[in-house]
Amino acid sequence: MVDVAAAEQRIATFLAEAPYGRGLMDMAAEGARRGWHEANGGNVSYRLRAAERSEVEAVRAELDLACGLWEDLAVAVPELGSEAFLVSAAGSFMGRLDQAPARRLGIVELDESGVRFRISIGFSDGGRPTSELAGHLLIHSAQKARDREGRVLYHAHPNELIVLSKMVELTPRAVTRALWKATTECILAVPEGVGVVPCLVPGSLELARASAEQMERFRAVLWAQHGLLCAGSTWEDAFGRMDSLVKAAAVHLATRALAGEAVVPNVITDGFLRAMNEQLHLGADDAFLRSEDK
Ligand code: 2HA
Ligand code: ZN
Repeated sequence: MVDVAAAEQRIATFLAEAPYGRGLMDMAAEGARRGWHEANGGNVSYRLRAAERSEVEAVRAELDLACGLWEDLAVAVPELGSEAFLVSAAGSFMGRLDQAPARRLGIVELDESGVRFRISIGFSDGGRPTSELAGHLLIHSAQKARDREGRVLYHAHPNELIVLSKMVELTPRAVTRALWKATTECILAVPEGVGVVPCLVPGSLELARASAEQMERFRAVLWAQHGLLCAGSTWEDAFGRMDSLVKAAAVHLATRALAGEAVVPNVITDGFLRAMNEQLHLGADDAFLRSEDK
């Protein structure tokens, strides 16, 4: 029989040493340093590979730990039946996950039909998974349908994207073109473009459903007045996409502020974007590469 403190320490070490746990903590801390996670703003989740699920089972067996009780999910996600997810605990600050990983993180597993979940490991000391769990699962379901290797969801509150959402027409086309035309790198980060959801209540299933719909097509979704959601195959992939879009939004806003009513003398043209798309085989949506009057 392992005592509670020793078990918590073992789980903390396990989560901190697993590449996906380490990656999550490093990324969330870096996002917090950049000012993307005020208070408990933002959240993260990761869909484990089968081999990673077996490692969790092994630690539970070693510690003789039982799973939590099955609980109903607020949504049914049959495509995610029997999958497991690393998520933060409710109320966790993104910048401090690595200070108490066994309490501030945990892994939940779903039943075969994707209608119930239970705590597998972590959330020590009575913690609970984030209240956004059901929303993240809906969005994971859409991400998995588009890309079976899509495992990461990263949500943050970068100022530049919140301001952009106040200044640009809230359609994928308008937002995508504003960002693509800000820097040459942006179209490389999101060749499929950027999705958009309107201003909706944070944490609501309505916001999750709207995001899941956009996630069927896009790996980055702007939440109006709120922030950005990025998907990825790895933490680097999702964080890099967020970073590239923050930079593009900052450049767009700075250019607009400096230009005022004047015409910007040097711009990235539609023709240049089309040339990038062709030469680098980006597969960008042609509808986003032309201005409406052409
Ligand atoms: O979890 O960012 O959108 C805190 C949030 C909700
Ligand atoms: Zn948020």
